[in-house]
Amino acid sequence: MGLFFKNRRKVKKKTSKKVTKDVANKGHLESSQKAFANKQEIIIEDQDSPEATGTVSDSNAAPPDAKEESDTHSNTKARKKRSLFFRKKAKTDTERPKGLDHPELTEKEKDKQKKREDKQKDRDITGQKKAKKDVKDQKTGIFSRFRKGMSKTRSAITGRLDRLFLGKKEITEDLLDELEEILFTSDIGVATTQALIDSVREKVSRKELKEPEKLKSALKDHISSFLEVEPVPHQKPAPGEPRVIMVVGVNGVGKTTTIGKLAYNFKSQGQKVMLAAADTFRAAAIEQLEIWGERVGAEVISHKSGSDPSSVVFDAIASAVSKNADTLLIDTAGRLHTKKNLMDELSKIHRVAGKKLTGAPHEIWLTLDATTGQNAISQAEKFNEKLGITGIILTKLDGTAKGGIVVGISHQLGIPVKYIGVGEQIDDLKEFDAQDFITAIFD
Ligand SMILES: Nc1nc2c(ncn2[C@@H]2O[C@H](COP(=O)(O)OP(=O)(O)OP(=O)(O)O)[C@@H](O)[C@H]2O)c(=O)[nH]1
Ligand SMILES: [Mg+2]
Repeated sequence: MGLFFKNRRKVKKKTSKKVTKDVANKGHLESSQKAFANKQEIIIEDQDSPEATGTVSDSNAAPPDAKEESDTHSNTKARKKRSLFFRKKAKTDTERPKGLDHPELTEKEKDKQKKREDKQKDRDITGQKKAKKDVKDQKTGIFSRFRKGMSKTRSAITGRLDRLFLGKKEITEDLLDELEEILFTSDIGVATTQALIDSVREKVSRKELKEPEKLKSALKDHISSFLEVEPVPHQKPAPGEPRVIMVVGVNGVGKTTTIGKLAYNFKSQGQKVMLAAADTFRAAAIEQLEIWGERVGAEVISHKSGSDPSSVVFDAIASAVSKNADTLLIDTAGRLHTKKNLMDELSKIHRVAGKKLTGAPHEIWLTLDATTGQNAISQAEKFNEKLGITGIILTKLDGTAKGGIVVGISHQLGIPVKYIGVGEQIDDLKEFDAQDFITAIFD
C-alpha cells in the first residue's frame, strides 16, 4: 500500500504542476480528452515560446498512446509519455526562433527575440575581443622572448658604450679608439665598424658632435639606417601559382627547423603550405621534415634517401601547382659554402625548379647561425654569388652576444634580414623589424 502512494507521488511530481492541480482539485478525471486538452494548453503556456501554440495545434504528429489513453483513464505511464512528447516538441520548436519581422510574432515576443539576438551579438563581440587579445599576447610573447634573447647582445654593445661615455666630457681620439674596439668586438664586422667610426669622426671634425652622451644616439641613428635594407628584386609567382622558396645554408644552422616555423607562420595566415624534402643526403633529414609537416599540417613531398634532390623539387613543384598550394618551401641539405660540387648541386636544383615553373624558385633564403659571428658574412657572400640570395634568416639569436652580426650583414651585403629565430619552439620565429632590433639593443 505504502509503495503504491510513493509511486503515485512520483508520477504526480513529473506531470505538469498545473495539470496536477487542475485534476486533483476536481478529485477525478472526467474524460481523457478533457485532461488531454487541458494539458495541451497548460504545457504550451509553460513553454513560453512565441510559436508554441501554433506549432502544436498545427502539428500533424499524433501524441503517443492517444488512443490507448482515451480507453484507460488511469494509465499514468501513457500520460507521462505524452507529456514528455509535448515538452520535447515545444522545446525543439523554440530552438528555431523566428526572425524579428515574422508576421506571427506579437510585440512581447518580438521584444524577447530582440533580447536573445542582442545577447548573441554581445557573445560574438566578446569572442572577437578575445581573439584580438590572443593575437596581441602572441605578439607580446615573441617580442619579450626576442628582447630576452637579445640581452647579451645589449650588454655587449650598449652596456660597454654606457661605461665608456660615463663621466667623459669631450670626444677625444682615445675615446674614439675605444669605441672602435667595442663595435668591432660586438660582431658588427670590420667594414661596418669602420663606416660607423668614419661617420662619427667626420661629425666631430665638423663640430656637429661634441658631447660623448650625444654619440650614443648618433650611433643609434646610423645603425638604424644600415638596417633599413631595400628588398632584393626577385620574381613574383604568377596569379594562381605557388610561391616557391628555397632554403639554403651550411650544416646545422637551423634550416629544417626554420622551415617548420615558417610553415606554421604561413599556415596561421591561412595559406596552403607544402614542403619539399630535398635534403636526401643527411640520414633522417626526410623524417625530420615529415615530423614538422605533421605538426603544422603541411604535406611533404619526398623521395627515398639518397635520391636526386632536383627530382624531388621537380615533383614537389608539380604537386604544389596541381594542388593549388600558396607556398612551397624547399628544404636542402646543409653544405659548406667552400665546397664547389655541393654548391653546384644547388645551382642544378635552382635550374630544374625554373624549368618546371617559370620564375621558380621565386625566393632563396639563406639561413645563418648568429652564434657563428663573422664567418656568417663570408657564408652569405659565397651563397649570394652562387644563387642570388633574396633574404636572410638569422637563427639562434636567443642567448648569444653576437647579435651585432645583423648590422654587419645588412650593411655589407645589402640583403634584407627577413626573419630571426629566437628559440627552438614552433613559434620562436620573428619577422625582422629594424626598429624592434634597435630598441632591443639600445633601450
Ligand atoms: N636556440 C635555438 N636553436 C635553434 C634555432 N633554430 C634551430 N635551432 C636548433 O638548431 C639545431 C639544428 O637545426 P636543424 O633545423 O636541424 O638545422 P639544419 O640546418 O636543417 O641542419 P642540417 O640539415 O643538418 O644541415 C636543432 O637542434 C634546432 O633545434 C633557434 O632559433 N634558436
Ligand atoms: Mg636540415
